[in-house]
Amino acid sequence: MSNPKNIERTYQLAKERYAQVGVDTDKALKQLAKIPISIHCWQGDDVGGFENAGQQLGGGLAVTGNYPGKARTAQELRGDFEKAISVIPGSHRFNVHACYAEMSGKKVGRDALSANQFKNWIAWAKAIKIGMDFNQTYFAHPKVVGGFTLTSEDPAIRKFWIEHGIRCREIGAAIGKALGKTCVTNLWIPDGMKDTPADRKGPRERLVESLDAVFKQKIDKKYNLDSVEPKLFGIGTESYTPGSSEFYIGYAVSRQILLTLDAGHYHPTEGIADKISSVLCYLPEIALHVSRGVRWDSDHVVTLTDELQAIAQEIVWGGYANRVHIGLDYFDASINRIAAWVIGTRNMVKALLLALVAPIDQLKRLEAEGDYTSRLALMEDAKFLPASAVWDYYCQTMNVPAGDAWLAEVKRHEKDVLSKRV
Ligand code: RNT
Ligand code: ZN
Repeated sequence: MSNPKNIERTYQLAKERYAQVGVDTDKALKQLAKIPISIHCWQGDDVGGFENAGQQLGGGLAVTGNYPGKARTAQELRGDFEKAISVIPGSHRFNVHACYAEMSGKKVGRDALSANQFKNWIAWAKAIKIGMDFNQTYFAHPKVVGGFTLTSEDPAIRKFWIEHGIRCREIGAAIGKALGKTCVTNLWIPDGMKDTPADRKGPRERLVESLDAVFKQKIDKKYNLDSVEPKLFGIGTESYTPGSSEFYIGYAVSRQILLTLDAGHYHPTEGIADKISSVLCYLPEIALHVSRGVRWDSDHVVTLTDELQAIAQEIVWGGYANRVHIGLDYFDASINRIAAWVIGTRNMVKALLLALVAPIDQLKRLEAEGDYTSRLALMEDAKFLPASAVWDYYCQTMNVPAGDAWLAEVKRHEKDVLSKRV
C-alpha cells in the first residue's frame, strides 16, 4: 500500500504531465465528485427482495453462484451497502426494486404498495444522505402469467400490472420528495416469446395502451422521473420482445419520458455508447444501466473495458453529465457480493475519470482541422498518461482506500460479518 505522502507527490508529477496536454486534473476531480452513480440494490442479495411472493426469479433473469454471506434481510442489505460505499470515492445513490418492500408482518399486493413499505429505506437514505432511485418489479410473481405482464391478453392481468406501475411512480415521487433529490423510476418488463410469434403487433399495441395508463397521472418531475427500458432478447424470450429498442425509443420520445439504455440489452456486439448522443437529440434526459454482457448473459460485473470507457467518454465529452442518470445493473453470486458492488462502481468512476482527463479539447480541434492522423496518435498516447496517480489521489482526498487497499477491508468484513450468516 502506498503511503499518503507518495500518493500526493506522484499526483503532483501526474498533474504536470497532464498540463502539458492542456488538461487540468484538479478541475477534472472537482467535476468527478459531482457525478453520482445509482448503485443497484439487487447485487447484494441475488435479486431476491423481501416480499416473499414465493416465486422463483424468472423473467429471463438468472443469477448463478452460491457464494456465502448473502444479505437475508433489508437491514443486512443496508449494512452491506454501507460497507461498499465506505470504500467507493464520491457520493452515490441506491437503486431499489419494488420487491424490496418491507411488509412488517402484513401482506401487501404489488398493486397496492405505497411509500409505507419503503419508509425504512427512505429514513435510512436520509440518514446517510444519499439519493434513491426506484423500479417496478414485473418478475418473480404469480401474476406474471405465461411470461406476460403489461402485454398480457388477459385484461385482469394487465390491470394488476398497470396498478403496480402507478403505485411505483407514486412511491418514486414520495422518495424524491422525502429526500429532496429527484428519483428515477425505471420500468422494465420481461414479456416476450421463446419462439417465432405469429402476432408481433398485438402485444406491442397492448403495451402502448398499458404504458399510457401507467403514465397517465402527471407527477412533478422535481420528485419523480419515469424511464422505460428496452431489451432485445432474454433467456426464454429469444425470438421476440414487445419492448424492443425501436418500440421504447418511439414511446419515450413521443411521451417525453426517459429511456434506459442497458449495456447488455442489444445484439452481442452492439454497444450503447453511440446511442447516447443520438437519443439525446430527442430526449431531455436518459438513464443508463451500465452492465457487461458475456455471451448470453447481460449482467456480468462491470469491468474497465473499452465499451465502458466509450460510455463514459460520450457522457463527459458530450457535456451530458446532467442529462444522463448513470446506474448499474449486474448480479454475480459467485464472488463476494460487496466486492462485486465495489469493483463495478469503482470501475464506472474510473472510466469517468479517464474521460475527464483526456485531452478532449485538443482532440476536437485536430478533428475540426481534418488532421485525423494527429487525432489518432494523441488519442492512443492519452491512454498511457498517468491516470492511476490521479485516481489514487482522488481516493485519498475522498477518504477511501487507494489502489487495491479496499479489498482488505471487504475481506475483514467478510470474516467478521458475512461468514456468520448461515
Ligand atoms: C433485465 C433488466 C432489468 C433488471 C433489473 C433487476 O434484463 O436489465 O433492469 O436487470 O430490473
Ligand atoms: Zn437493466
